[in-house]
Amino acid sequence: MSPCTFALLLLFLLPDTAPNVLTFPKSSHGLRRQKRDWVIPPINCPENDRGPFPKQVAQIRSNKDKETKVFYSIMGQGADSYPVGVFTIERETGWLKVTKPLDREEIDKYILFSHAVSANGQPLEDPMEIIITVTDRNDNAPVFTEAVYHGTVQEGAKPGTPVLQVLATDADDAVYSKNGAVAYSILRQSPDQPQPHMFAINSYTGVISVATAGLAAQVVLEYTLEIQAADLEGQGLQATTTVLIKVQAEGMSETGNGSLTTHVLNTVTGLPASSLSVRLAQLQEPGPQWTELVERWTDHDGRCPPFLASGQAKAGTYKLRFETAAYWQGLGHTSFYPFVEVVFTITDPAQKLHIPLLISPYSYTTYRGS
Ligand SMILES: [Ca+2]
Ligand SMILES: [Ca+2]
Repeated sequence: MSPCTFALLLLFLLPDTAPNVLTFPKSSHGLRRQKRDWVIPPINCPENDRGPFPKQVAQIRSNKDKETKVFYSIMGQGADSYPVGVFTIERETGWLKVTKPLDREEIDKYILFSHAVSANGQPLEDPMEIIITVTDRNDNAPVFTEAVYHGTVQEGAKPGTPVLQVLATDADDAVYSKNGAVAYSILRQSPDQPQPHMFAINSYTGVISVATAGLAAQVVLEYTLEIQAADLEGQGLQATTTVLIKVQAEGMSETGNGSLTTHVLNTVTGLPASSLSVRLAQLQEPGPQWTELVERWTDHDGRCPPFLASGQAKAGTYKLRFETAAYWQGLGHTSFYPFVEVVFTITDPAQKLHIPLLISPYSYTTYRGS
């Protein structure tokens, strides 16, 4: 380490009240330029400071001020380039000041160069690099990616069976502080049948899984969970979301003999479309009355359990209604189609039917799969 040899003086005066004094390192008096291996420690500026502004950050000083009048200036991002004027320097005293509250989530570091010149504009020092690090405050609450999450679980599922994953993001720093460190918990389960705590959540990953044996579709067809995400590893700012979990009756499993399945693909991203509502209805012959049979939600894989249990399918005319507009709205898009209905005929109830749907906000495609 060589900072001492370059006579860099970094004086910490009354740390709480008086900012740093930064003195230009000794130059080499016209000889070969000094290698720039001295390091100025970054100056920390907290974000969202209440001021008053302008507020002193550090004083830049040249030792040449004993021999001649010195004028100071700064250049760089936040000084003379965008965002201009966040930092200013008093020409004669060298006081570096911040003029407004900083936002770490917008810019977390400023690199400035300070200059010292004589009255006739001659440089007196080599430019000195000053790094200002914006330190984080916990000014952002976690935000869930969905207002409502949908999941399906098989009745009789064993404890430990994963059901779905929730996710909340936090714009604050999670590397050097816990301001952005989110932890999840289940606040409420409704109904409390057959007992409370049927589900558990991994506080770090947000994966919800079965906690207690005894899930039965005849007892509870759908659970509502209120999930909380809180920063500071669960102790700080909070957000909540709702999770709806349908309990699937025996004989309707994906691995069982259920018939009629779908798969929804978002062709904009090429990824499965999850949390999309799909409802199956049957045409009452002679029409035109439709009877709704079941509603399903696509999972993270764009799939849902079969719509018809084994043996439930009968010959007739059916339709699948996909709530595409709500899906696109959830992604911040508007859809040309408020919903998509696919009408089809089952002639052989024993045959398995697969009806995929490929969607974009302006188009959709369906075909008979297998
Ligand atoms: Ca936060
Ligand atoms: Ca912050």
